[in-house]
Amino acid sequence: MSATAVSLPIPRVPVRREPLVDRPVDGSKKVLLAAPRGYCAGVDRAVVTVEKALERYGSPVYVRKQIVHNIHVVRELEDQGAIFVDEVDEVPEGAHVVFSAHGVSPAVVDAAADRGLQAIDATCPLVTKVHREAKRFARDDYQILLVGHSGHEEVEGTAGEAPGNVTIVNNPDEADTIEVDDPSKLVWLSQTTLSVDETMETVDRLRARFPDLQNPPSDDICYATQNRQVAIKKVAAEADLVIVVGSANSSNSVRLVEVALQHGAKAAYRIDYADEVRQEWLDGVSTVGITSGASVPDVLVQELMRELAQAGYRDVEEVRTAEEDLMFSLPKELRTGAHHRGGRGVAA
Ligand code: 0CN
Ligand code: SF4
Repeated sequence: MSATAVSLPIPRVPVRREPLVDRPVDGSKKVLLAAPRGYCAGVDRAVVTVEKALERYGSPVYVRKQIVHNIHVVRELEDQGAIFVDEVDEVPEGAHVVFSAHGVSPAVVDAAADRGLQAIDATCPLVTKVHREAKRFARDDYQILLVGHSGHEEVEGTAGEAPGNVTIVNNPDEADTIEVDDPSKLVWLSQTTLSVDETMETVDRLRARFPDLQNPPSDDICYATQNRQVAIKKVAAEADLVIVVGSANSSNSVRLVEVALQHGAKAAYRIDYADEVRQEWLDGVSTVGITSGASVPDVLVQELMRELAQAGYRDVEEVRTAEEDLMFSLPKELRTGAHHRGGRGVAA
């Protein structure tokens, strides 16, 4: 194999060897299961894109970066024949390469074309929307304050659309110190998977300094990120402990831990797998809140619930704050005769 697999950024947390024990607590034990949780439309599309590409073109199919930020999803696709690489120069000339859900800069698209690669773009359409906004405001000579985390693949891709016009604002404190060229020609855009509340604080602090700062034409933080935060806020208010299933490099998953702690959870932890739950987390806990990030397959939540049931948390109540039915069509290369898993049709 000529390509190097991406070294997964998350070392596996040592697993607990002993089963969880059902210890008595004050009151009854129950689980509050946040809804919506788990897969969003963009993640479903990206994962199905790799699966369909493997079916259609055979193994291996190369994928630039993790298709979505979930270690379990990546391992499963590797088992099916996907090879994850860091950059397109690791892909053999002429081979198929899938771009991840988080998007790529034009420089990456060009590098793939120069190498004669057959690129399939699994960028979430809601990330592509932010790219289009960045291009449009750059064309109109705006300075773009991109609220997001430096080094995150999505931010690198969006900033790469207009490198001369974009200034990244990582957090509310940076809003107090960034420099701008012309305060009358400023717009803010954002990464899709941030905390809504922290982003609003950043924007408030930017606007205090730059009153003419324009808003994005529509929300950049996507529906899935927003909905999962609203649901976990409601759960956290009633939970002694919140467990978020999601990987350490998944921005939206990590935000769910922060949001839970800010909204009443007495403790909150992120896990990749159910066997990372520690017995001591459950000491004195009667209500456990559960959610999962947008890149997390529901099977991992089911495993967590089985594990918690062993510890006496068998009474499960779903707390739903929104319905979701959005679906995206597959990239055009894979569209003919394509259907999403579960037999659902393909939306336009
Ligand atoms: O976990 P993800 O793959 O990505 P981030 O939350 O780190 O952005 O979830 C899908 C989101 C996208 C794009
Ligand atoms: Fe798209 Fe939002 Fe899902 Fe990211 S989290 S893939 S932006 S729908």
